Amino acid sequence: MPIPESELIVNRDGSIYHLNLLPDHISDTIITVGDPERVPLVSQHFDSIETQIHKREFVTHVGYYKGKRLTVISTGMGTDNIDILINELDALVNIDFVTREPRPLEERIALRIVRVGTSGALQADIPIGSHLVTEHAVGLDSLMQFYPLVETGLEVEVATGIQQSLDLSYRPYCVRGNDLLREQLGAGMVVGNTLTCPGFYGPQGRVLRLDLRQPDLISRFQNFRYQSAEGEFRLTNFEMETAGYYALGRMLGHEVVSLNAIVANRATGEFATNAEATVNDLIMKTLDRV
Ligand code: R1P
Ligand code: URA
Repeated sequence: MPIPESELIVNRDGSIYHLNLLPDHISDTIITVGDPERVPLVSQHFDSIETQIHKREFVTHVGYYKGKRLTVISTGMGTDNIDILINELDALVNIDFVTREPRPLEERIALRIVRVGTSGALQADIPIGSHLVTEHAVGLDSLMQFYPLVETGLEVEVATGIQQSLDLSYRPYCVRGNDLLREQLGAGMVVGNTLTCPGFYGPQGRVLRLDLRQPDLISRFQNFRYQSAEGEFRLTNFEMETAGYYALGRMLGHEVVSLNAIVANRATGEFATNAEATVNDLIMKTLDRV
């Protein structure tokens, strides 16, 4: 059955609805960033840029870095945008836009997607300026209320423990990322477990003029522990997208890794004086490893 026009929405020029990209535009390796202004910070290092397209917060540059074809796309903030990003990237490579049918299994393409984003550390021993690669991502957002994500026993136990310790009315989701990609892209980085929050203020325990429902939210994040045969699990950092990437990547068969530039530390109360340098260093590491 062809996918209806209201579900796979193709613009008049043949591009996908939000990303505005044609199937030929993208490469198999994609670097993603939250901030649209970070896209040229990546593509300025390309030998050449063949395509520049933007729509809404999705700015895309495609080009070559040391002879390798790369795409860099901005996503804006939040897992609701990651739902759009990953579904539309997958459609570009794994759905035939003419027949509107998914490609047969043997023709499916696995994209390699690397998130290069900023993040706040939860533990005092993870300094500002460090780079952290996400092993497990835990989603406090609602995206996985709508998909049949399959989690391992350990992932369910960790997520249930976090639900209990935060006194939440719903169970978060937990996804371990791709081990090979983590080792390749994250070599030498802090390996951590990233909490994906559905907001920057209340959901990350920040108080400006609004009180929190749980005034001790940050210490609940910091003090959560889960003991398993693999060792002790703790939450190391938070941001707003990684769990959405890991869950959708698992379900659609794409390789995904999240690299975090630590710009805040919520145990010490500090914010980076030179966040740009930490992000630029992470961009260079990513380009040279990808
Ligand atoms: C919040 O300031 C934003 O920064 C982090 C969070 O995930 C959120 O998107 O990532 P980026 O720097 O990639 O946007
Ligand atoms: N991004 C976040 O989402 N939180 C932080 O504390 C820093 C960057």
